[in-house]
Amino acid sequence: MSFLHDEWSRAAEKVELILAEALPAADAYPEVLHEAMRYSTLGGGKRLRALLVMGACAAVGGDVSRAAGLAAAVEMIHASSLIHDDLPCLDDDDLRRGKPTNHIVFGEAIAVLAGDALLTEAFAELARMPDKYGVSPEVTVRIVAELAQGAGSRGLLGGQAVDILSADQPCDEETLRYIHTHKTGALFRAALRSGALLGGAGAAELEALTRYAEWFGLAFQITDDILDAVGDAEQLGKRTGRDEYLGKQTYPRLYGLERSREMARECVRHCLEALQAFSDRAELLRELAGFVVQRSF
Ligand code: GRG
Repeated sequence: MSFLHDEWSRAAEKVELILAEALPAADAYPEVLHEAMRYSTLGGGKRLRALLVMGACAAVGGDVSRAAGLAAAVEMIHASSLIHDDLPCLDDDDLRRGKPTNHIVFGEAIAVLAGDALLTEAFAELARMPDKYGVSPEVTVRIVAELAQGAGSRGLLGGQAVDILSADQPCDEETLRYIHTHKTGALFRAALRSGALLGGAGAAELEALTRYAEWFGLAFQITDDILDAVGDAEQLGKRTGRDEYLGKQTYPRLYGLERSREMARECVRHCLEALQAFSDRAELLRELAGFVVQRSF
């Protein structure tokens, strides 16, 4: 995790270990399903959502080591959505994180099932938080509700549905905003809010981190659109030019590249404003806000 300080690189590596342990073993029957789940979850990705969980927990003075299971669960939900996103009936991509997509390796049927199984396993990992990490049952239930809403039809799944329905339609600002705040923003929001809840956030802190999350999600997605249009496929580990090919609604399509870049930087300023009342315990969140628009991968 070369874009981060050592402390946080180590935290991201710890998430990898927790994921490796939490996921069913590759040799457990039915092996192919478990291999497919592990293939798309382990050994890749920026782990941004896990870092946001830990960053929010740290920002409110919580014990970050107790957030490891939550961080792993959020990454499982994310991996589940990536597998489904790449399917032939959705974006039909053959490359992700620098390697062939799940359905290319395991076939379409197993990829669908691996995505479903990862989503389910994420909630099993959340249910283990009281025993494994001493998170109270009350906080666990609130976190389950946050993530279920973030992933469901009023969150990521809803955003994806509108994304598909609006392909090849004339661009319109309201629809674009809906797609981005839901398809991508909802899981960032749920990650930050649940990390904050686990860390014991008060109402004002939760509200400030929710604002940060919303601006962060937008900054991320505008940058993602820009990278799809002009980024380097090798560095990104996936094909570029897909949005244009699929007729997707994007910021560069609606506003042009320069204005989109400016908008992403404005989002980062809003992120930093939302953190104004926080001490240097929010340093990871400040760093991530800067990274998200400067990244090339
Ligand atoms: C099964 C929960 C579930 C959802 C299925 C397909 C679908 C519904 C939703 C698609 C959501 C999606 C993939 C949105 C795009 C978000 C995006 C740009 C992901 C890439 O995130 P990065 O750059 O990826 O953080 P890494 O590889 O670094 O983890």
